[in-house]
Amino acid sequence: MVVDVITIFPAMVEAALTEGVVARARSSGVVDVRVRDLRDFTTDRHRSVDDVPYGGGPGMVMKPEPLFRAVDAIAAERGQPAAVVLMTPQGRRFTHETAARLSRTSPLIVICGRYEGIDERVTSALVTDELSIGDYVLTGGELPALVVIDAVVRLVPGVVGDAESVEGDSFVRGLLDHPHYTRPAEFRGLPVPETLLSGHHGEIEKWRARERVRRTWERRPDMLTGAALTAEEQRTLNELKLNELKLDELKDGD
Ligand code: 4GX
Repeated sequence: MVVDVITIFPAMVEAALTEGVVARARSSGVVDVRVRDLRDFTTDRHRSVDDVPYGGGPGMVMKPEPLFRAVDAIAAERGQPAAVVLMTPQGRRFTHETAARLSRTSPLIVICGRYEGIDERVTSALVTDELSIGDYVLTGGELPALVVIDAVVRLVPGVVGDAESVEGDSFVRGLLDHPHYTRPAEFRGLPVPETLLSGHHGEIEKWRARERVRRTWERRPDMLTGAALTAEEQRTLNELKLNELKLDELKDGD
């Protein structure tokens, strides 16, 4: 998969792509991620990438010319992009489904905005997908772009070794993950749950299924509408619902 990132802070983006799973995927040649300095596509003496907003107001706006030149140059080198992504709080929420789709979309261009935003002609003529990583305002699109690239790259076949560890992802399964433990069996008086030490795989899977449902019920009840549950997971959910009904009856005093 081919990805190009356009940014005014290439060192910041490159640093994060030079560690861990993404770095390994790059050196093994499974993904080809290149970071482009937007200032390399300017033509003026000051290498300007921003200007004052038409209509007035605070802050600066990213100029269209360097972004158009950058996208044109990247397209000439790497082929017509299958998607041009802009990171912005105005975008649709980035989810696992979007990550999965983008992992099958190549070549990909990701634009990191700074300042108050970018000239709308870039958005309307070049950008195919406006994405937001959440409802908070950051100082730029670099961290969001890194979030997207990290989530996308690990879904590219051959990047995460064990296919099971991707298919078992909580947002693939529609449930939160169960708790994890490693040695020692007791740490500062805190034990690992008995069942996990038993070596009884049937019981271990049952315990984990129950924990996934219990956690999702407590922390993310919104996820339980539409989750495809195993028999054990469904049993646990029914039990939790029944408990809630009983509690309600007690509170009502009837
Ligand atoms: N999820 N920001 C982008 C500048 C900007 C504004 C508008 C283009 C259009 C963000 C987020 C985010 C802050 C990145 C403003 N660029 N991006 N930046 N949340 O807050 O993606």
